Amino acid sequence: MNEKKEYFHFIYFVNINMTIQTTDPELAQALENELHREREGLEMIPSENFVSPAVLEALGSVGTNKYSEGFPGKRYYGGNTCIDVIETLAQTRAKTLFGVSHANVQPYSGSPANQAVCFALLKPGEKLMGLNLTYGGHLTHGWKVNFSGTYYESVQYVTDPDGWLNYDTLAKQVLEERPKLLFVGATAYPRIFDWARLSEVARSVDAYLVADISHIAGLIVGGVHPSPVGYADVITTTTHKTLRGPRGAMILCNGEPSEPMKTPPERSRQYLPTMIDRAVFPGLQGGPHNHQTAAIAVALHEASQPAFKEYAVQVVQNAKTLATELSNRQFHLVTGGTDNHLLLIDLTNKNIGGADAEKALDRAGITVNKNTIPNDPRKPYDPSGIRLGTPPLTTRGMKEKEMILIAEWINEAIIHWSHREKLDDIRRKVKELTGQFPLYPELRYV
Ligand code: DSN
Repeated sequence: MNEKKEYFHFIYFVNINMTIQTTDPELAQALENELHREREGLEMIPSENFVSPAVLEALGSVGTNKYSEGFPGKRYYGGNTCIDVIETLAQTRAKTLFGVSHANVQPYSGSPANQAVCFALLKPGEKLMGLNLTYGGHLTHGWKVNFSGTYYESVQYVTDPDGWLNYDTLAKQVLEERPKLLFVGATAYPRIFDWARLSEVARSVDAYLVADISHIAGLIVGGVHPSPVGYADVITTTTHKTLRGPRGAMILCNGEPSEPMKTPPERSRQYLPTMIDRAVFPGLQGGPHNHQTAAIAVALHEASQPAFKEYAVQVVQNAKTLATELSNRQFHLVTGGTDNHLLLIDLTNKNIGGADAEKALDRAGITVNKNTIPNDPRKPYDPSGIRLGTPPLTTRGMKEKEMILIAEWINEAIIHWSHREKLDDIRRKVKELTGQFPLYPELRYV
């Protein structure tokens, strides 16, 4: 296997029967176009990744045909012996990989997972705290128009103006506000979380600490970000970001083995597994998406291989290289750099807003997203920053050498953002580079 392909560690062949092409050519063409877009461009949205063909295969599997409300061994439908094996495999792999006693692998995605945690731990109107969305938090951590800011009393905390989380300020605010639940996790925070300190902060008011590790789950598994296990009461994560699985989510915790068919004797840390399971089903969801569960199981197996650790290390090295190269070109990085997979760039010295930067880079074949920066004077739909990350490019096998090239193309695209020919010229170079890092070369829809 050549060096560029080593991060995949799987066989590229995908057995597609070309059925969609025959039955629905219009849809087949749209899928083919998306395949080419992913193949020929530089995908730099830090919450995205490329799954393995094995994960794709599981997603397109017969698991999607089956109803299986309930949990392994306790279903409301017959015919679930095989699905029980699939879900148990996913649960066992999740527990082993993260070192917890309980894993619920049924949440349809990250927002439903966080909703289930709130439903399990809080009564309507009780207080939660989360990092403000415009400072890198998430909608489900208490944003005012989200369920989490509507059904609960939400207090938001922010980072310092330089983008760093200030643990002393947070500790003080938590003592004043006395929330019942403290969400920690982010979508645009380029630094490491100090879980031990955060646990102290939450414990000071006996709040549940909920670590939403969606962005960093793969880095934790790969050993390049500390794990919240042993500090957080509950951990939520999506499975499709650095973990490189299908879209989906998991909720992890410790406690007495779950008895999902019974109301727990009390709502306390001891009974978290049952409280979480019951919140997911029958509290919020119906039948689990078994094809998705199968794909999660495959991804967790892949993440347990030694090559995944190398992948995680390279993700961070690539992000650090990109940070150095962009800083050398007078890009201002929020917090001054990165310790993880993402960079948040403040464009205020570049005479361009985040929306125009996103558009210009898109034309140049580089996909990023506009993003607010701490204390952003502009609006979220046209903020002052862009957010970019290295997980998908690292999956393709790109390393420091490619990051240096890409930093220069980003620089040129931002300088020449209104010059279409210049952007098209960069796009040609991008296509040439990505051609050297094949993505699903056997796959086609038309
Ligand atoms: N939409 C995700 C992200 O891009 O970070 C968070 O849910």
